[in-house]
Amino acid sequence: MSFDVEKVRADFPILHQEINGKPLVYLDNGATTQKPEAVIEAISHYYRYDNSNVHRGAHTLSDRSTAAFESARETVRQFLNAQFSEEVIWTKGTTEGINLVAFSWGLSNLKPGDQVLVSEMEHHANIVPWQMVCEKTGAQLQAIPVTEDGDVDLEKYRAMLSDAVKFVSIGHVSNALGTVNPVREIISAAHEIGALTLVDGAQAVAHWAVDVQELDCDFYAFSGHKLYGPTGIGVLYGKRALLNDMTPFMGGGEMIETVSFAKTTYNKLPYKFEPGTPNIAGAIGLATAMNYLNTFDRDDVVAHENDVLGYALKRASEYEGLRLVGRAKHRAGVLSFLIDGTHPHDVGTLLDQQGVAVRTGNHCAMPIMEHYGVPGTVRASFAMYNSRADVDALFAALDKVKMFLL
Ligand code: 7TS
Repeated sequence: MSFDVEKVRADFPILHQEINGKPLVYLDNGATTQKPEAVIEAISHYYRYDNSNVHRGAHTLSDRSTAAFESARETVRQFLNAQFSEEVIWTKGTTEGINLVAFSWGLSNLKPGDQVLVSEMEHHANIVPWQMVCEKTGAQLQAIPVTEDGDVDLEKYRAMLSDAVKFVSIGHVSNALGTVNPVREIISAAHEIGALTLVDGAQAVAHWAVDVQELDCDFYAFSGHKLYGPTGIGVLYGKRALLNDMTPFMGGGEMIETVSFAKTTYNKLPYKFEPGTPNIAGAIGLATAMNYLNTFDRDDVVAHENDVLGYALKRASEYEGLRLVGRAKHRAGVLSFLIDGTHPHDVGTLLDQQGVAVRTGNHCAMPIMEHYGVPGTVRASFAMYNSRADVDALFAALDKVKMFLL
């Protein structure tokens, strides 16, 4: 394996600082990843030299902005192996992408008696928009049960599939448990009964190369900021024929062809779904993050991350008083746990005092926390720049937390 984690770390300026007098150990990548120098530089360069609005001005800066913005879209198309660049819709993140599909497709197509399926381990972003649209349409939202280990129960899922099911929306990787869901299988079973599918890829895209044509998902949503890119930018991929049939989610400039008080007609894809001035610097920053990732052999990144997570799981299994929440075999990026006799928030605060950044709480996934009967967990989540040394630092810091709290 030709993956040099120290070389990668050197690309991320934020990692090289002390927090509370200790070297920063950043293990909150599920919330957001840090940005490489190349991304910071691309955003700064854009504002320094090229800033202008897109698709509008009759001047050089506007041409440059538009070219960079549309070239970023093409970078995303290649990154996802989408067939057409107009299948790439800029959003502000995963949340907006899922809302776009739920409201645009759902409001026009769902009716009383229809069902939408999501799993019990979804992030609130893949529950609440569907709930809102089901309330408006009279459709029903159903949760696919999760096994004790934290896998989608495929047998129960198959049993739930009927003619009433019109849409299945599923996370690729659970942010609360780290489970990698068998989305290919889930999608093809949904298609067999004629239901459409959306994959929430927020926690997947940074870890391995996603191919939307191979998955055959109808929609795929993710956020730039969990992929070494900036906040405020994300992508919704959708199959062109479906997007063409959908009505706009929000109205305004850019998404129209002609406007009159008698009738407004809409722009073609992808602009139909992109009203208002977009996050141009964000799109450029995200494309730069993708280009950065593409400088690596993605299989090397996967192997490195599996090594670090495997090591963390081994240390966790040997650690006295540690209870893992979620024991799926196929997992990525996340170690969710409790320390007997302590509250997750106290553990988080004491870890921070030692320079270790984790997230604590319900991780915006309250239903799965309830499933396990816990109010929340401590979550260490890993990115390509984390190493076994970070895992050792986490457990050394946990030793001190235990001494203090128990
Ligand atoms: N879906 C999943 C699976 C997520 O993990 C998140 C964010 C979202 C959707 C929403 O993404 P956003 O970029 O639109 O906010 N998850 C987390 C987390 O685990 N900690 O902070 C944010």
